[in-house]
Amino acid sequence: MSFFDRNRKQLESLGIDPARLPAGQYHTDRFPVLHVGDVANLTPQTFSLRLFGEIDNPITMSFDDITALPNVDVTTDIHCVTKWSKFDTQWRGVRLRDVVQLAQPHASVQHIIQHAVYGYTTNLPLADYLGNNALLTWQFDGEPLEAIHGGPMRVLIPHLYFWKSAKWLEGLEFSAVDKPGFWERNGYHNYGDPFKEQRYTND
Ligand SMILES: Nc1nc2c(c(=O)[nH]1)N[C@H]1C(S)=C(S)[C@@H](COP(=O)(O)O)O[C@H]1N2
Ligand SMILES: [Mo]
Repeated sequence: MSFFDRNRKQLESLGIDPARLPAGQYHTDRFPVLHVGDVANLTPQTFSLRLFGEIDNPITMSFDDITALPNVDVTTDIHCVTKWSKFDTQWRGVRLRDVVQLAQPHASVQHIIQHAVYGYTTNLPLADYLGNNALLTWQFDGEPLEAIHGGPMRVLIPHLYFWKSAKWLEGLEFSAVDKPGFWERNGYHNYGDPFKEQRYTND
């Protein structure tokens, strides 16, 4: 039996529904760290988020501006394209849809591009930012989000592979046209639904 089959069997024996594990993934209790380049050196004081593009309210938000929005706690599974999934991760944040509403997007907007430090970008349709679990988050497991995981503030869009959740977010760009991001230009799928195994461009 392969590692992946054993891992799936183990879930069943723990009483966890193996259907929560997308094809080609294994579950882990660890929290691996993955990014290109260095860990950003940001604090709540130096963090800022610029809302720009096709919007009526182009503003730059401070850490405190963001955390003052209605806070929500989300417990969710996450899935990395490098094949690990982690169940029941706990986050506190604000809903991205509240930030979208603040930005007042023009009717033309169909995509939002996340911009993070060192030029990391990732793109998604507007609709993917509007769900209950799509967050800007600063707290994981009851603790301030560690720098290695994108602290002080990162995106969490857990229904897609985790590369779609930028760490060390600096800007949200609202756009009528799609703008493939860092990994999307380098062979990864433009959307990245783990339950459809959309790993690479033509999956
Ligand atoms: N700014 C930035 N965000 C990023 C990345 C990155 O390289 N830079 N990597 C992505 C990838 S590929 C994954 S799997 C997750 C990993 O998050 P973690 O290190 O907290 O597990 O962050 C995503 N966000
Ligand atoms: Mo990843």
